[in-house]
Amino acid sequence: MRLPDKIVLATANRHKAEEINHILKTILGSAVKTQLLPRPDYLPEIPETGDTFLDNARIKASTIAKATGLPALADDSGISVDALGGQPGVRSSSYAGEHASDADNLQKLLVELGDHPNRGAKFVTVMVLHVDSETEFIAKGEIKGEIVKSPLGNNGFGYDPVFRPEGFQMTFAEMESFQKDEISHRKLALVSLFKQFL
Ligand code: ITT
Repeated sequence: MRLPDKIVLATANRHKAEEINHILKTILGSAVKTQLLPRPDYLPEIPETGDTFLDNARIKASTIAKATGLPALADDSGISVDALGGQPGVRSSSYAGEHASDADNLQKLLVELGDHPNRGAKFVTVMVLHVDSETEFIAKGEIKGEIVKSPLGNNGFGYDPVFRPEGFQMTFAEMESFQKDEISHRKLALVSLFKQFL
């Protein structure tokens, strides 16, 4: 199948949208000519009732595709911490409560993990491109790393200040955005998704 000419982004998270746009332009740019449109502001929030990243990405992609009449790309993502049995995982955005801020979520993660010696964690993104009711494309990206003891860095968003990817001396929030975008779970998922068309 040919890549659709236009795809609407299903994410209401502006940080994710910026990263997706940047990765597509700089890393996949010469191969992927599709125009990415932002999620229309008038669309209501979509309840994320699924039990997995895939379920939630499917809910978001199909809802936005139906509402706009265009193929839609959703990103469901989060951080899974080994010593917390994979939590917060699919509940990363509401870890400290339904309308918790990034700072609240990150603080709760540090409190729950405390001084635990096992700091292992991974960021996960599952992307779903919903083309029509019979056609969807799925991709996953994961990056392993560790949770540092206190937040470091001011870039990025969400849990970036507490996540140091394997093989690096900096957290995601200490990296320039282009450095994160070269290695992130989001980049890996996007490359794997668009490879299906190349
Ligand atoms: P949409 O559903 O509208 O896309 P959202 O922010 O609600 O936006 P999710 O439901 O996928 O997105 O929740 C993702 C959570 O994981 C949220 O708390 C983010 O802050 C966090 N997260 C995801 N990717 C991240 C990244 O690259 N760096 C830091 N935190 C991230």
